Amino acid sequence: MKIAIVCYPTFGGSGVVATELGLELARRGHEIHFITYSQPVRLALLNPNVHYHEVIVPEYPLFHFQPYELALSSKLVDMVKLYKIELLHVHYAIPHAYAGYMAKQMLKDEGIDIPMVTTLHGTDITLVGNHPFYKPAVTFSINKSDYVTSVSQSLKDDTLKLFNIKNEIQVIPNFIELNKIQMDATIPCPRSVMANEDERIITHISNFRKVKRIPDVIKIFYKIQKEIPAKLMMVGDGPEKEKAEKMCRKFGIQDKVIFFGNSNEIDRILCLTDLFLLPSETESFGLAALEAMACGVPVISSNSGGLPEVNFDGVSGYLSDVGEVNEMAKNALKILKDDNVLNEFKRNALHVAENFDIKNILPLYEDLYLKAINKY
Ligand code: GMT
Repeated sequence: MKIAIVCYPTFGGSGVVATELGLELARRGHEIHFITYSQPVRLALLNPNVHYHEVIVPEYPLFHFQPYELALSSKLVDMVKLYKIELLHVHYAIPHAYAGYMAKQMLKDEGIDIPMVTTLHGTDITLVGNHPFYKPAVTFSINKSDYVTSVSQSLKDDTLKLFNIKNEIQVIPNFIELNKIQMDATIPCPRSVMANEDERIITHISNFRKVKRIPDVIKIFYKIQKEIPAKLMMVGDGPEKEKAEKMCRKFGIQDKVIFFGNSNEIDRILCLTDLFLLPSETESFGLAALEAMACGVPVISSNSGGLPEVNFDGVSGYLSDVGEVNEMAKNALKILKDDNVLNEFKRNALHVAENFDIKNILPLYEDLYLKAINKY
């Protein structure tokens, strides 16, 4: 199949999922065209089936806001015609589903009819898309998609609750590529860069936005390090990072917390990690938690959104109500204090992650694409 994938190319779950999906489809022989405003961070172009087309949005002083949707839909039209693309798969409703629909309409005018699959990722529904300024356009573009998928049952439920959706929504969970993660993990980050032999390694990875509740991460770690020797790895970048650094200094734990910034080597950090923290306000899925589990790392998370579909309470880690930092720290210590308990949780985490291996999930997308293309 010839498929165009539209996504945000930056660090962030939806872009990562879209990129890994495209790469695996290409390995399986499909022709994949990434159409994005810069090269996706995890995109490896050394595959004859992978193509990357940049959406260029020219700056013009008259425009206070540059018309990205227009440039994207025009690029889609051009690329579909040039490469005879058979299907559009847009990740993140805003504004990709909207731009995809416009491209479909323009193509129709020229006698070309192709299907569009929209994958909802989370904040496009629960945070941004739900805003009254966007809601009518988001509702419209979801309803105009030929097929809609969501990354968890919880996100599907939220979408149906928040929007007037007439389309079926198919749940296709996010995935990890176990083989690749395990291969990357064979060259671990030198442990001495992170911690001493007697210290437990705790990790948090995110885009450091408010929704991640970064202060809770610091508070939980503060309680943990009072009881056992430990270090905290903070991986990622975003608006809450500076506040987090200040908070560590205020708590006097700055020497025990390492801020790495954005990293392309998270598997090398995760494979030495003992525990992952994700106390988010909401999380449609929690791909970072799944990536940790795939490296055999148990997870302490909140129980909001789709997290209970990924992290199983008392098995791969523990879940608590949002903001319950005391309980989260207590559960973390339950896991970390005893080597046997820790090893059991590590085994369980990997075992649960195996369910989400790309080999199990990719055929769901392939079947959907086939169904969509054959219908047209
Ligand atoms: O909040 C983020 O981490 C970024 C955001 C995105 O759009 O990339 O993540 C959302 O999509 C991910 C991939 O499907 C999910 O794993 C995240 O849970 C989801 N984030 C939220 O729902 C807050």
